[in-house]
Amino acid sequence: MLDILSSRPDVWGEIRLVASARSAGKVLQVRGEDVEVKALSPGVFDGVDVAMFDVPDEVSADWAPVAAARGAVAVDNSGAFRMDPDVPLVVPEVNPEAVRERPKGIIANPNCTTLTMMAALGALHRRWRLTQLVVASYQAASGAGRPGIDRLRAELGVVAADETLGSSAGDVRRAVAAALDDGAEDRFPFGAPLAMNVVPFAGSLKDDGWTSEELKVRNESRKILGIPDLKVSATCVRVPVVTTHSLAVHATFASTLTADEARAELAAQPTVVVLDEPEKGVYPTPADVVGEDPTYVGRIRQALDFPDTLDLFVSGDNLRKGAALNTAEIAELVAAELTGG
Ligand code: 2RA
Repeated sequence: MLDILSSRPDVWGEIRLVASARSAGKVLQVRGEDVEVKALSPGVFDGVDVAMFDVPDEVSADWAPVAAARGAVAVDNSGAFRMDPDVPLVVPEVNPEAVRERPKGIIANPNCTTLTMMAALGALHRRWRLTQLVVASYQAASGAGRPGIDRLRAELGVVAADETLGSSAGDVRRAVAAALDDGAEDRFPFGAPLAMNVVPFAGSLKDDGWTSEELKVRNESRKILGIPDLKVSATCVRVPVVTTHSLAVHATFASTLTADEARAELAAQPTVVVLDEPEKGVYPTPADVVGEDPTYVGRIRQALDFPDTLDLFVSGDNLRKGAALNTAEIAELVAAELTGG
C-alpha cells in the first residue's frame, strides 16, 4: 500500500499511517517522506476524508464504522462488509459508479481471487452479457500473508535438498513434516505440503464441501457485475507460487462472440494486457506477471462443445490489483468525488 501510494499520481494532502499500539511510533516511508505511525484510536480519523483499511475482518468490523462516524469514507480490504447490501463492492473498471452509493460510509474491496479476473470479465460482460461462469483458481502462497510466503519458502528449501523426493506417494509430505513440523502430518498450514504439489483447498470449509474462497468467487462476482442470478461454480486451488493468482475461466455469454472479438475487446482495455500467442510460447504465467499492475489474459479459445462460451487464462498480482492497488483506486475515485472531480 505504501509503495502504491508513493508511485501513483499524488492526489493526497496529509497521509496518516495508523496501526495497532504495538507498531505506534515506528517510522515508515511514504511518498519519500518519513511518517510516524499513530496508534489506532477514534481520534486518528478526525479530519480524515478517506480511510483505507488493510486489517483482519474483526478489526475492520469494529473500526471502519468508527472512521465513517468521524466523517471519513472507509475503503475496506477485509471480508467484513463485502456482502453487506448497504456497502458497495467496487472494481473501478467494472462498477465505478457504485462508490457513490455508500449509506454506511464504507466501500468494500473484493477478495483477491475474484479481483484477479474482474477487469477482464467486466469488459466481456459489458459487450456480450455474461450468463455462466466456471472457474478454477491457482492461488499463490502470499494470499495467506507473510506466514504463507515463509512457509512455502521453507518447504521449497526442504524439497530442493533431496533429489529423491517426488517419486513415491507421501514422500514429500513426510519429508516436509519431518523437517518443519517435528514429523506431525496434521500441521500443514495449506492443508498439505505446497512445495512440489498443488492443494485443492483454499480458505475455510463451509456447507456442502464448498470453501470460503469458492463462495466468495460466486457471491462477489454476482455483486460486482450486478448479476444476482449469475450461475457460478468455482474450485479454488493453492499452488507453489509466491505471489500472483491465476484462474482458468470458462465463461458463457448471452450473445455469440468469437475468440478474436474477445481478444480485441480485452486488448482495448487500459488495465488488461493480452498475451496470447501460444505458437510462440506467449501466455500469462505468474512468474512473469508478479509486481505488475494490469490483469494479464491469454489462451483465449472458443469452447469447442459449448456455444457462446470462451475459455481463457488470467493472471494478476494478488497483492497489487488483488488488494492494495484496487483499494487505492477506489480511494482515488472518492477523492475525485470529494474534490468535485
Ligand atoms: C487467499 N484470497 O488467496 C485469499 C486471500 N485474501 O488466500
